[in-house]
Amino acid sequence: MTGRLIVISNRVHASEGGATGGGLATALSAALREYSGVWFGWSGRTVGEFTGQLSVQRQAGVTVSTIDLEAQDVEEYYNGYANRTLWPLFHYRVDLAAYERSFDQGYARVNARFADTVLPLIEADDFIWIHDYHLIPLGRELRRRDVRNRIGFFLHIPWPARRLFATLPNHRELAEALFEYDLVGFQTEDSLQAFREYIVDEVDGVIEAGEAQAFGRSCRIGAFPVGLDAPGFEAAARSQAADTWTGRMRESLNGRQMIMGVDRLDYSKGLEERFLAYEEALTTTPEAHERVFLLQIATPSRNEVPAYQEIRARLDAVSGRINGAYATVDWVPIRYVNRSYRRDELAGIYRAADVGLVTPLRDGMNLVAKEYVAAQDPEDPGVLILSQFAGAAEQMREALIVNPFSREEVADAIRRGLAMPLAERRRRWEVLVHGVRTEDVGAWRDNFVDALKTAPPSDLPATSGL
Ligand code: GDG
Repeated sequence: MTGRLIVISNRVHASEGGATGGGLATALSAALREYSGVWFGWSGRTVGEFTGQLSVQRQAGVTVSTIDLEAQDVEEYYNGYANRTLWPLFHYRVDLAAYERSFDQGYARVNARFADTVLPLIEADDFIWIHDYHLIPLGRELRRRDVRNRIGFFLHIPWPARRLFATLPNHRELAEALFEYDLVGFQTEDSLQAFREYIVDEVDGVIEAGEAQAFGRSCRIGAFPVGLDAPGFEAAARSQAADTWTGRMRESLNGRQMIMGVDRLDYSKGLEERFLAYEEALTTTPEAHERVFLLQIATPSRNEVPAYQEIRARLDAVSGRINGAYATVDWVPIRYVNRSYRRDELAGIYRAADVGLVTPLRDGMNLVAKEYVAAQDPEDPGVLILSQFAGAAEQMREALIVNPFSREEVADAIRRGLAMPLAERRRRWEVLVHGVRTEDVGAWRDNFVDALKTAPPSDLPATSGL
């Protein structure tokens, strides 16, 4: 393509093998490798006073350009508006959403700072691709600075139901900011539908053939489900390190079956509900005692936000209680691990698991579900249990789809998964892995960038006379 791709996201983590900063980083670092362009964002460092000083490096084959932020920025923009207001609200936890004016101010200030500092990097024929809920107003800030390039926005988390979004003070202003983009992408048809309903029913907009018109402007909208770097992940699953870990896990199984979960330690991932559903399976299936265990890897995340400290304490308590109630001298029903593993190690552990248990209460996509499938042994694949509220459920219909709020349903699926005959496991896995390979991260990037290139410019006034 002509013109470079400039990717902008809150954090920049180009990495190939090590522990990661979560799903967005994993996806973007794979998408940008071997692609001409720049990845711009916050370094993760805090400084006494904002300088706008850019630091440019090559990381894992990607040119990255980062800035440092002030402590107040991090508190109000990142820990505040992004992670205490938008994240809970967009994950249906309106009870946890905090609305504080200082957060709004910090969010606006940091978006303006991003715009000021990225501006000198932008050349006339570049395409700009902005990511996620931290940076919704960035397109508007760039337009105010006279940037005429094509600018796209992709939301990695769900778009909430209309009335939920309307609980956000200034929700119209935030939605209006999306109309500064030429293209706005969502993970799923479900999110796209929720956005349509908001635009049509709440702000009297019009949606026609992939184009939204409201606030006197128009922009293209679409669903672009994010995928894995499938060849990279499959190669990691076949590596020496993965093999060592598969072997190590199998040895420690001692003939037992393993159920596995991997998540950032986040209340949206449904970990407490998952532990309780597993307990339900133990209570109602005494013959499974000592013959199965749950390995839950939960990497601590957003430690400075109180709701994350609370969920961590609850999970310690619930896993401790279940282990106390059921453990025997040589069996612990839950192995609960709060550290992170390298990607190849993780792939090896996934491969040793009979069941992948992915039960978020709400999730934009969920890449763990796809990684679990990609890591399986084709001759003897495990079973994926997947929440109906993960975006991935729209694509992964051959998983055992469950309601994560129902302990009985999840417990039934666990029993069914552990007992599933090889022929059925293979049949389901073949369909799933085909999807993971074809709808991969490269397809996601290409579909989005192609749509961005062909989108009509957003600065045309809406045609319906709104
Ligand atoms: C957001 C959206 C959307 C976890 N522990 C370790 C580790 N991880 C990696 C996983 C996976 C990633 O983190 C988690 O990705 P998810 O997609 O499951 O979830 P979020 O972090 O919430 O990501 C989500 C995503 O953005 C992309 O659009 O799918 O819905 O919420 O890749 O493997 N990686 C390593 N060690 C760990 O211990 N190496």
